[in-house]
Amino acid sequence: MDLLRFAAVGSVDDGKSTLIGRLLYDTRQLFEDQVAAVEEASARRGVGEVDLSFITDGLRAEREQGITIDVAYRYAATPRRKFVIADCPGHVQYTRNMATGASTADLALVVVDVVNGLREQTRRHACIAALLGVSQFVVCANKMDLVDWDESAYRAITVEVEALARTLGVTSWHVIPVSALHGDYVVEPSAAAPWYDGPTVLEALEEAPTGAWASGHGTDLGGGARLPVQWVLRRPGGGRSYAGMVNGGALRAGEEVVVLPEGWRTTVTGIETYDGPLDVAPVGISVSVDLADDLDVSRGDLLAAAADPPEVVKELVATVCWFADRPLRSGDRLRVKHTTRTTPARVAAVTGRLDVNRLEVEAAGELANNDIGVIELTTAVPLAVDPYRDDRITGSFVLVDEGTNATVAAGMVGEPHFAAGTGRRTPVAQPA
Ligand SMILES: Nc1nc2c(ncn2[C@@H]2O[C@H](COP(=O)(O)OP(=O)(O)OP(=O)(O)O)[C@@H](O)[C@H]2O)c(=O)[nH]1
Ligand SMILES: [Mg+2]
Repeated sequence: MDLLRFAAVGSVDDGKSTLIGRLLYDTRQLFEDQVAAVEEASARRGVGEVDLSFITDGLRAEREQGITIDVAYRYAATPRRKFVIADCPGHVQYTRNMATGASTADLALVVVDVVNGLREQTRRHACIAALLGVSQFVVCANKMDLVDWDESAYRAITVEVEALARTLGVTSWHVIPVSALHGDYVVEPSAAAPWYDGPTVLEALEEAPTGAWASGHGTDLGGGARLPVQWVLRRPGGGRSYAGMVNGGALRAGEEVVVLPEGWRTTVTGIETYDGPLDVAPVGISVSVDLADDLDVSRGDLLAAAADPPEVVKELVATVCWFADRPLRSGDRLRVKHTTRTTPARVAAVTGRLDVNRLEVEAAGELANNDIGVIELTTAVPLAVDPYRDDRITGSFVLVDEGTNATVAAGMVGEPHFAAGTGRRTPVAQPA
């Protein structure tokens, strides 16, 4: 059965957790003891009805403050398909967690409170999701009960969403009027909006295409293989094998590969998997590979199809979402984690900042917490990268603070490129 990964995003208190709770409750994904625990917690906190946000807000601090802090992952299955759901926090302070939740999503479930409309944080989340390659939105105009199901409030959201989605290059965006609190149009259709004849939230989620390149692993990009080396295995009797997960395109026994960043060329002589040897290893599976030559390949190196290799660079332009209290400035020293490699790096320049309301990059010399910006990075060790719009794995990295070890930025190789990711690396023609 197919699988859709989606992330609920949007501004604080607009109703993401309640909506996910409603979705799970009305599709009967919960055990009786879970329902009982939520009813009890609701009674203790003195909220009138059962507070469905408690289903995903598992942390005590979350329930007490009524906000989501960490990303909560939930699983659901209907007769049509399986879902992996990331309930993201809306609060600005936890935007970093939202980016983590969205980074593996095929679709963003954007929740908007109709009373407030699209707030700056909603726009920021939409931008981050689109930058991360999410190209489908299902938008919930939530809390329709608070505006007496006024059609014009729904239309106003639709107009704002359409403008945003077009600029972001999002390919599909349904806007659905809902009340997460009461359940209208989430799983069950309703008579509350006779003027609405589109799908419920569940129907939209069941109909959305899956397996978008967005999930990264498991997507054949139609180009050459990439194998970030995770482990070097010593074979009994001498020789070494290299283990990792195939990405980008299938890896073939007998194929010529290049070891990057070193640039050594060699041939794959064997591919071993948990289930036995393979001639062709498809994308998304873990393999160990034998090479024809005895080379000093180590963890962090990348094996790539010699016919279609990534670029090897020490200087790169990147789009970053900055998540530290202190600003990011030129000259800052950080560590870059890219696939299985970590290297010290220096910010050669901060060149621009994305205005999330106007969706334009303006000149800027530093980035504040939660800013999305464009930087030039110089790394100590060369990295083998693809542009993010072509490859979600070799095109992404995180920046880590050298002192505290905290992840301070999510990075994408290249200029800001909203969801226009093709999901296909153009195969380089074989030399004749
Ligand atoms: N009237 C009404 N209230 C709602 C609806 N959906 C959610 N709420 C209320 O809005 C408040 C916030 O809901 P949450 O689900 O916690 O919001 P959230 O988007 O998950 O918030 P964060 O995770 O902190 O970003 C709660 O008090 C909900 O009961 C709705 O459809 N109608
Ligand atoms: Mg929440």
